[in-house]
Order: sequence, then C-alpha cells, then structure tokens
Amino acid sequence: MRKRGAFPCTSILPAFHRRANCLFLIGLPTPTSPLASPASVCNSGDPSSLSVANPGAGIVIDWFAGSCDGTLIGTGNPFNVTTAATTTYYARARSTSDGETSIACASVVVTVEPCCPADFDNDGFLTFEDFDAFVAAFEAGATNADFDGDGFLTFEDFDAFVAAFEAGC
Ligand SMILES: [Ca+2]
Ligand SMILES: [Ca+2]
Repeated sequence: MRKRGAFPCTSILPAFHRRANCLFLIGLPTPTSPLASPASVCNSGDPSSLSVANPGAGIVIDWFAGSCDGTLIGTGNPFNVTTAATTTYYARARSTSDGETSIACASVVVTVEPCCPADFDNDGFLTFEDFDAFVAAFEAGATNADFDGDGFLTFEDFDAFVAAFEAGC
C-alpha cells in the first residue's frame, strides 16, 4: 500500500516540503462516524457490522485489525467481522482510481463478552460446578469474581451471580 502523507507539512525540513507537496501529501480525508453494530457480541461467533459515514464516490474503506497499520482484514462499508476476542478495528479510506489513502484511520471497538456469564468455568454448560467455581473465586478475592464489573468485590457480585445463575442461559 502506498502511504502518502507520512510527512506533515510542518516538517523540520521545509525545503523538502513545498506547499504544493503538502497538498499532495495530505491524502484522503479520514473516515468519520465509525460504528460497530452490535458493538458487543458474545463469543459464539456472531458477526458485528463495521461501518463509517459514506466516504463518497470512488472511495472504498479498508479495515485493519489491531492498528491503523495492522492486518488488512477486508474492504467494504459496511464490513462484517467475527472475532473471538475484543478487537479494535481501523478504517482507512482508499481511492479506487489511484490507490491514494487517508493518512489516519477511524477506529471502533468490538467487545466480546461471555455468552453466558453464569457459565463461570466457561465449559458451555451451566451446572453447580459453576456455582462452586464462583464461590471459590469470590472467597479467594479473584478479579473474575467481580461479577458486576464495578471494580469492587462485594456481596452485590454474589447476588448478581446468583441472579444470573437462576436466570439460566
Ligand atoms: Ca460451566
Ligand atoms: Ca462488583
């Protein structure tokens, strides 16, 4: 991929970056309004649809995982992804006519959460072993016993787990 615009116009070597060059180096506008729908999926492989505001005619959106210079995962707007772990996706605009790209990317996060939070040992089944595992974690003060995710280990976490357990999956 060509990366025009790696050199800002305020370069410490202005002699090499005349105004005309700066204009040339600016590249395409950065995509706007990045959106993941849904922004949170459970780890069952449900897809999330990534999109940005319509970049205009002749411009496509390339998506990268992990960073703006990360792995190209595909092109499209919207573009569907499935992920097993929480991932930040980066959108870069690209001109179909000359390959020129935006310098920066718009980013959006897809959060992966357990499909069944009460399945505490994550074996895919909700059993009393999950209850035991939670109680053990709670008594040990383990961070994953912070069931409501508020950063504190309290009896509210115990209540939240019991409620989730009783609600089933
Ligand atoms: Ca289980
Ligand atoms: Ca808590």
